Amino acid sequence: MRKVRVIVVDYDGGTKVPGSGGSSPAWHVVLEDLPISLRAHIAGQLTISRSLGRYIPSMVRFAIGDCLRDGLSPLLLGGDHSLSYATAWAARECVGTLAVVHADAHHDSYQVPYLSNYSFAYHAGRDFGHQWHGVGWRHEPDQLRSRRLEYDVRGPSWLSFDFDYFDPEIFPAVRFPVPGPGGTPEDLDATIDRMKGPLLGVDLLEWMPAPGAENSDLVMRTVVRALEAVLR
Ligand SMILES: [Mn+2]
Repeated sequence: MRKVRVIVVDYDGGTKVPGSGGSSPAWHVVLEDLPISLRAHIAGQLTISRSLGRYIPSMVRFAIGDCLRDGLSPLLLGGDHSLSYATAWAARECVGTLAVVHADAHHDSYQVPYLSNYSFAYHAGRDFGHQWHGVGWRHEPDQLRSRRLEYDVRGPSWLSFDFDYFDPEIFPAVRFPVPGPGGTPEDLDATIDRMKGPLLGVDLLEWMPAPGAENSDLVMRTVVRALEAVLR
């Protein structure tokens, strides 16, 4: 049975108390509500507290690397999108170059010398040689990408998903919403269906629940879909 290790990063995730979610909904609540059939596939959960601050990217890199070396599929939940640089780094170290499907309203590919959530895609592509496939990019006209993959991606792959990919009408709980039309859950399904090789890992980032907000069904649906895709 394939196993997944969940790595939760609540830094920048809109929660108040590291690791607990405080008074607002957070990843641990979503994980507790997962169907039993999926929870059976989860081999451990590591929560990296936001109090670790600037050490978080390195911890993510080591944690993802450990998963891959142990034959587990990592599922990174939370944090800002610059953390995908750390997952791309670990993937390169452990399994080599792969196809990264980057679903996001933003291209995050600014060619600037410093690494941030605006430039991580440029840095990760350049430094690690991964093949980069943008999906749903819409915030700048010269970097538009279709809301779903329109071709098959083969070979080992990774899904790097920003919740602002979704249309803000259906999912407003993000830090930097971009006017639609944005992606739909069906667009995400269609994109995953185009990923024909093994999906080695998934990042689901940039969910920022408002304090006191209910858990979003769409967050749960996205986590379930990601887990199913890794386990298929
Ligand atoms: Mn984004």
